[in-house]
Amino acid sequence: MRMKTFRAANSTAAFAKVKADLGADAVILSNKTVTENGAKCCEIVAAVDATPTSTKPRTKENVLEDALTGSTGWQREWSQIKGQIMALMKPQMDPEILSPRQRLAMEYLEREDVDDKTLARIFCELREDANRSIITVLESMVEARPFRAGCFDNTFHAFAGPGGVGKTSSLIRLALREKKNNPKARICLATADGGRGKGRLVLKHYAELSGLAFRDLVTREDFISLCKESNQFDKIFIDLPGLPGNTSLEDFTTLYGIAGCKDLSIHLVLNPYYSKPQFERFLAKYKSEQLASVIWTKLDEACTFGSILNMAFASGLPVSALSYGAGLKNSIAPATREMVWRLLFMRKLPGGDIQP
Ligand SMILES: Nc1nc2c(ncn2[C@@H]2O[C@H](COP(=O)(O)OP(=O)(O)O)[C@@H](O)[C@H]2O)c(=O)[nH]1
Ligand SMILES: [Mg+2]
Repeated sequence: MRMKTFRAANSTAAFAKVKADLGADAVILSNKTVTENGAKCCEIVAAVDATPTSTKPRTKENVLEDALTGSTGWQREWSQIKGQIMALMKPQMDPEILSPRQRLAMEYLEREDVDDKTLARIFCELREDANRSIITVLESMVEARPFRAGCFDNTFHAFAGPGGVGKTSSLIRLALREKKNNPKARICLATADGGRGKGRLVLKHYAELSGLAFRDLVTREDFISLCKESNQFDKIFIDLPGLPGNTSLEDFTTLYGIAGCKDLSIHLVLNPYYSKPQFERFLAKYKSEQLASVIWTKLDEACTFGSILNMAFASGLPVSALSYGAGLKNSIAPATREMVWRLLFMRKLPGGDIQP
């Protein structure tokens, strides 16, 4: 057994070092907050079986062969199978079966980047009844659950998603909104994104400016302390870091002890203009029992909104908020179904602007 100690600004960064150095099979022996040069940081002791898993030399030919034989695992195989199922289904999706109005709606959605899987489901519903409106089908596929009091009553709300997607901005905007609507609300902003610097400072700044509490989450010890004082707060908003390549949300929540917290919802923040394989990757990477909604940001930079429908269908998650501008004022709205329909069918942003 090979044992090694890793230090980094927070658990995520330390865990990424563990994986990069010892591989995915590494076992974490301890994970604690330590002080280095006066600053809090995370120290992980990890171990791995000394026997190497593969003896194959990493020559150019071997790398190419691995790639071509699909050694990236079952995900690739499954996506190939799905592709084949769709290829078999497509000729069965005869548009002539639909009423002209339904056909027009299907063609429209295809142009708006609604994917084949979602279109196939809509088609199957429509062909049962020529009078069925597409909106009633979509209503069964997309739920809106506005991010406001009464809809998400739990205390902890964590914001996850790729780096730069708009997690910190959405968190601040929603926290300030909550404070404005309910000035007596006791709100805490916490960051597990300490290593990145800027996001943490922005969060701290807004917390101080608006009279909100602020906490740093460097390791699970900090999360445990926050849980202990959580009855002092009505809402705790947690800013999560963009997770490094091979770290999943479940790795992260387990590492921080967040996974067992029943009073916590995770909101996945996404932009509508990622590519299809990228969305599939996010679905696998951010899979979690605690995922409660999707927040769509940078709508003002998108020109189609089909991915909102694709994601709702693939994940079963409701849409909770829509962000449509870089500024902190008047740029986020708790989502309603009408807003989603207006985006999808009129490219109209919640603020009223229409996208070209
Ligand atoms: N145009 C536009 N920019 C946004 C939106 N939301 C966030 N941003 C910008 O995107 C950048 C990254 O946002 P940030 O919240 O730091 O992302 P994070 O890395 O996920 O926390 C910042 O410059 C934000 O101002 C939005 O809805 N529209
Ligand atoms: Mg951030």
